[in-house]
Amino acid sequence: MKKINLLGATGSIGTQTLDIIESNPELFTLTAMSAGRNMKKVSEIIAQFKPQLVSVMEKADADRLQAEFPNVKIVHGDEGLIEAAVGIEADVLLNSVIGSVGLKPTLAAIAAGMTIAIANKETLVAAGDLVVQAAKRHQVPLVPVDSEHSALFQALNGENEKRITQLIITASGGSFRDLTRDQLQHVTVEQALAHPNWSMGNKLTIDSATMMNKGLEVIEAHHLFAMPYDQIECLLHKESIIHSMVEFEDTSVMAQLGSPDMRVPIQYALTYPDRIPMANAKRLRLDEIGKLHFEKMDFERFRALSFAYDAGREGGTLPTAMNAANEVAVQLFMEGRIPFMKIEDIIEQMMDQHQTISHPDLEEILETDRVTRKKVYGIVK
Ligand code: MN3
Repeated sequence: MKKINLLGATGSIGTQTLDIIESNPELFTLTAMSAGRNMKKVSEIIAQFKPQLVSVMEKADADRLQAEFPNVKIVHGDEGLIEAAVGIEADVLLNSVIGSVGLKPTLAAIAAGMTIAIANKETLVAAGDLVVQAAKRHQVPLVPVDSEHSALFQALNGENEKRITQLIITASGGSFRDLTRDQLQHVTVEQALAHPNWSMGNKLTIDSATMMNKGLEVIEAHHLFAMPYDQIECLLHKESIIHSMVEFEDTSVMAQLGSPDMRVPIQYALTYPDRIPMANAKRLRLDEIGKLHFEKMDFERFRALSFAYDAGREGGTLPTAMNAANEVAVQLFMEGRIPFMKIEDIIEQMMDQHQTISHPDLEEILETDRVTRKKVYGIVK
């Protein structure tokens, strides 16, 4: 029986993780969890899965929950998030919070020797070197949950990593893939949130529309697979059937395919290196799909992707600043306070202004994150 502490339990990945736990009660149990503000859903999850510890964002919500569930330990805030990660002994931390707020709990779980199933890409972007070094030091596996990285991880199974020539990350293109930059000027939040292939949380869907999501994933891949940026390619593939590929020195390419269903990579992260049947899954029928399409990635059209390569190549605190700028800009766009195209401008401006620290410690990373967020709010006022 694998004990799972789940951060971000009411989000898209969190909900699908709970599906997998529910379908396999003899294999998995939920020991602790965190959530934000969706208290109705939190109550339902506690009643059904009976975790021992629950963390929520606000103290008032925590007090109400404690009255409702006197036998569950209820905590809140940033400290509560860390408790949800490590306060109850477990085998796996599945971290699916959105944003760099996931960094501290991840580091705490690594120090506690837990396997990390990582869906929280911003943590690897903001502090990839620190997280990977800590995982090595504590001999803790970092297992990817993101579909592209799970595909790469699966394609690398049993391979000699020295023989890799390229990681090829596929991109669906997001909700605006067929629009020109001119047409992007007046797009709305509702249009941005309508992703053609994947049903995901709002932040991730906006990141897909700007292509920053793919940029974050390039940096994530760099850290997870110790691969130089020159050997990480992105390929536009609108059907999202090939989830990513690895090319080797003999020109062989290994790909992982499947219907777009996030439960597959989530479950694989929990059962690795084994596999188990997937409840209610749609099997891949290539004869029904017929054709798959591929296009070269246009860096002029998707500027955010080139920002991410630039930030990744420079390293240090620049990816931290880029990520913080993006997180706030996406929030401001969703609140209707800036137009879509302003997201890129804000990221570019914050990267230009940032003085990179080459080998930052945790405090310097957290400070970069704080200062950049503050600056973005400053320019929008
Ligand atoms: Mn992805």
